[in-house]
Amino acid sequence: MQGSVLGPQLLINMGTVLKVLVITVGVIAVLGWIAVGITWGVLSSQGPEPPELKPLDWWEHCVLYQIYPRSFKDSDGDGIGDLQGIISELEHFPDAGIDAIWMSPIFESPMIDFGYDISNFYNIHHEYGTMEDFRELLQKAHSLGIKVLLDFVPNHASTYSDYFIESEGGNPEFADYFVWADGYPDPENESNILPPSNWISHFGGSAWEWSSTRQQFYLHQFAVEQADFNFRHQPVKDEMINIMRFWLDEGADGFRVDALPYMIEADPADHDGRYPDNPLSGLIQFEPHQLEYTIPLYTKDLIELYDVVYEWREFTDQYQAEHGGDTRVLFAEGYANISMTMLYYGNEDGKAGTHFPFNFDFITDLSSESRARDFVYVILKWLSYMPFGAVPNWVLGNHDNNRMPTRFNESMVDGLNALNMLLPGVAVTYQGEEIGMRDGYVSWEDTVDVEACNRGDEDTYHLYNRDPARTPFHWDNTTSAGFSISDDTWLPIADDYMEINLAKQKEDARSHYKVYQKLTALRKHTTLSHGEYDIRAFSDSSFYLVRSLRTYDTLVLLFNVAQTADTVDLSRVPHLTLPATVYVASIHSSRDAGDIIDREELTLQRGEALVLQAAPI
Ligand SMILES: *[C@@H]1O[C@H](CO)[C@@H](O)[C@H](O)[C@H]1NC(C)=O
Ligand SMILES: *[C@@H]1O[C@H](CO)[C@@H](O)[C@H](O)[C@H]1NC(C)=O
Ligand SMILES: *[C@@H]1O[C@H](CO)[C@@H](O)[C@H](O)[C@H]1NC(C)=O
Ligand SMILES: *[C@@H]1O[C@H](CO)[C@@H](O)[C@H](O)[C@H]1NC(C)=O
Ligand SMILES: [Ca+2]
Ligand SMILES: [Ca+2]
Repeated sequence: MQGSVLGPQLLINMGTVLKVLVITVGVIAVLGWIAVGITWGVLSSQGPEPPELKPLDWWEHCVLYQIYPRSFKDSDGDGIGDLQGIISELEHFPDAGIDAIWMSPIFESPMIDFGYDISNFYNIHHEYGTMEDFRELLQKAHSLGIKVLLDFVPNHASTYSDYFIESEGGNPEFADYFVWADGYPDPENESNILPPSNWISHFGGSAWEWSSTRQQFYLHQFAVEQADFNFRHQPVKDEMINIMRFWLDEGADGFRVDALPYMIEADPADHDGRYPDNPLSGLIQFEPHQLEYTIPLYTKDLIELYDVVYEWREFTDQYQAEHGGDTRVLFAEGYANISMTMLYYGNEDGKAGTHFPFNFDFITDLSSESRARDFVYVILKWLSYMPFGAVPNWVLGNHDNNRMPTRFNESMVDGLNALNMLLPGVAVTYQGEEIGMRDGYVSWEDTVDVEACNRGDEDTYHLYNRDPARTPFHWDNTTSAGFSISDDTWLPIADDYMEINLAKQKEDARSHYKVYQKLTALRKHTTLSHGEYDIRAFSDSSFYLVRSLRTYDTLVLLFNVAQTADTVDLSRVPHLTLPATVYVASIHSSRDAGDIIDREELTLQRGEALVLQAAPI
């Protein structure tokens, strides 16, 4: 329940206190009772000493913001976001209190999967700009103190990439770059050939595609146009390092790494020369072409993939050692169970992995149905499983999932942002969360997401559609929400943009954005960067999160996640001494910054969140 993010530092400081006491005793012996009086007076007027604080690396307590470049800002009116658009809005990040950005892929791509199908890992996609634009973006971001991370997509390359074209064509240098396999004769039809295994693609249908050019199947765990690299082939691993080195040489501060659980598949050498079939899930509501029909035993979370990840960490550490500068970071995307997720931090043998794997538990384990106890349980799950000394992180949304206010409830936007900002470690914000943007409506005709188009039809596409979370950012109430001068944008603008946009929220007396700014400013407080945490449910509806640190103000989040009012007893909150001051309140709260809370009984309205500031412990 209670945790410390600086245990060893506090112990060192206790040592200092002991030394002070020993010296004090010596003084007593020499000067007698008069001296006792003086020493006591001095010690008590000084109060407890502040703890020694471990200096934090730049990323360890940062606010990290995900940009979806296609939807952030369009500079040239073609309806598609681009690098010059991002450059023109870079001031937004210091204004919002954001320290680092990561951009979904900006590399050359036929855009089957909107950039996650890369055809040239060493160049910028033409719709987004040029290498010169990228350099300008980096230089301006750095001059504003903003770190820039790129999206590194190692699992697969576009079938339009030279790697694939050469491999398919049989060029010996690239022949083994992808996972190629012969099929099996079909006993029922001699002109047909069956795929090597029953593996199913993420976007539906067999994960094996026949190449008539090469007369073999290739593996694609995602779209047909995204061929899986062969990570059992050393030149592929070398090439991944080359790609990372290229962008680090350009000045990137690190990478978000895509789709890691799918990097390596079972080796036929371990299975009598065959690719083994995945076991059937037994879920009869799914058909054989649907992902859930099988259990991905041989295609996901294979232990060998972690060794590749650990090598990448060795590489980035080595790169920094050779080139100096700040830490180059690796943040991992891996939807996996808790034990497989934690291995991305590193293993028990002391191998370091990524700086952290993204924590998707707010997306996968919580929703508008969740109760306060579920929130506490899910938060403590991550903190309990995390290796000693590791840095936690919190993610409320991303480009693959419905937006935060839609998955939860609009009444919860400020409370969720407050939770993100007050928990220990890194806070991750997906584009639009700072203004509480909801999912946009995208009709079947307007849908462009490959997952929705492949897995769904006019009646079911909405179950898979990732487009509603990708509609353009709402800058203001002008044409296309200020995203583009064109009213013809790649995805429609969500129709609530007159009501929810950044310009309005900057003007309004109370707004999600103003709450967000106050929260990011509060993160500079030492209690949040270095303090301990304590989190517990008051009831099914409300919970508290306390951050405390000797000699520094105690900070407390009270959050009612239910849709009904709830009365709580503040005497149950450890380290909270009343009166306390409201530092910030959710926008529909009856309380305001500066209000004094001096009674133990307090009623929180539905979704209400309060951040209290109280005297040090
Ligand atoms: C046999 O397989 C070929 C190639 O896949 C296909 O075109 C043909 O329709 C199949 N014939 C029957 C009878 O299913
Ligand atoms: C997580 O998945 C791995 C591999 O799929 C499995 O061996 C392990 O038992 C699972 N752990 C938990 C906690 O579910
Ligand atoms: C949020 O809660 C209110 C009140 O219960 C409800 O009317 C509304 O539909 C909810 N919104 C979402 C997105 O769940
Ligand atoms: C549009 O936004 C501007 C600036 O935020 C505001 O002054 C104006 O009233 C808004 N217009 C409408 C129709 O809401
Ligand atoms: Ca553009
Ligand atoms: Ca793979």
